Amino acid sequence: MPVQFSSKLQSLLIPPTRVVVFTGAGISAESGVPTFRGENGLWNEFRVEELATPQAFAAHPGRVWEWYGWRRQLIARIQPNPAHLAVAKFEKYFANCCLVTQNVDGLHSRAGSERILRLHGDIWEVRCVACGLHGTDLREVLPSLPPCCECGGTLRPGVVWFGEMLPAGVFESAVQAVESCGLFFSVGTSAEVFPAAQLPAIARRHGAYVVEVNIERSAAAHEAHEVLLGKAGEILPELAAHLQDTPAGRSTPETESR
Ligand code: BV8
Ligand code: ZN
Repeated sequence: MPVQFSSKLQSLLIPPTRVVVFTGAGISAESGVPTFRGENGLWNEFRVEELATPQAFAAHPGRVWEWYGWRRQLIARIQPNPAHLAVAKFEKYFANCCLVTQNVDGLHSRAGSERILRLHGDIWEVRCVACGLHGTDLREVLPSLPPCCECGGTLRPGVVWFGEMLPAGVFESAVQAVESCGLFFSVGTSAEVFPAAQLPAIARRHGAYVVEVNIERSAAAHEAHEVLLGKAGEILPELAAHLQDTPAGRSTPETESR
């Protein structure tokens, strides 16, 4: 059944609109990546404190590394889904479209998105605890961590753990984009993890039209002007199909809008 969305939203699906797409684990669910909360969520099976904090890594580096190795193996076998592809189409269509993701799975870039603000890092990256060296493209899944090639220090997954600051400047860039956008999509996030979860409220406060896409109402649903209940892999392609064939960037002056 085609997705019903408002004429207001349809009126915003034209290039001059500045768009932010904010995503969480739910956009990868239809690819087979387990989400964190809700049915079959990772946190139902694993304890955050034991796996996704710097203290956990300091206490049991091997166990934490194995868990990330398990997640990488899982993600390496799957493909971006139609929701990721639709987001990449948005970026190509709107001259001003910024993707802000909490996800670390790398599926947005594999789907063709390029302008990505990764709030919580990248599971395919490693970082040296001692000298901060950033290793990237860890495509193979290592059973255990080699020492840092620069200083022999300990390498860790290049993600942001609970209790850690977000990468310098990334959240600030996200807030800047959100404050100046005209259309804000919040896709597949429970809006339970901060400071990322503040973005829908910031968008609302700064005058953006806020649309939530989720299979259930999130903790930030009250900030949305419109909640589209359903799977991201079904709703986002329908939204992308509504993009008229005006190529990105061509905007008529009188329609120049936020
Ligand atoms: C920090 C990387 C400064 C690792 C992750 C207030 C302000 C600031 C901080 C805090 C604060 N209050 C509390 C804190 C501390 C903490 C926090 O937020 N705790 C929560 C639990 C209360 N925040 C931090 O520690 C952050 N650091 O703020 O630094 C600081 C430092 C110290 C003290 C204070 C401040 C760092 C947080 C980053 C943690 N790292 N990931 C890894 O992945 O292993 S978080 C992890 O959760 C993932 O990144 C994930 O993306 C993210 C958020 O979850 P969601 O993406 O929303 O996923 P979830 O499973 O929850 O929900 C899925 C949704 O999809 C659901 O709504 C579901 O309905 C929907 N869905 C499912 N299927 C579909 C679907 N929707 C559409 N279609 C479908 N098919
Ligand atoms: Zn090092």
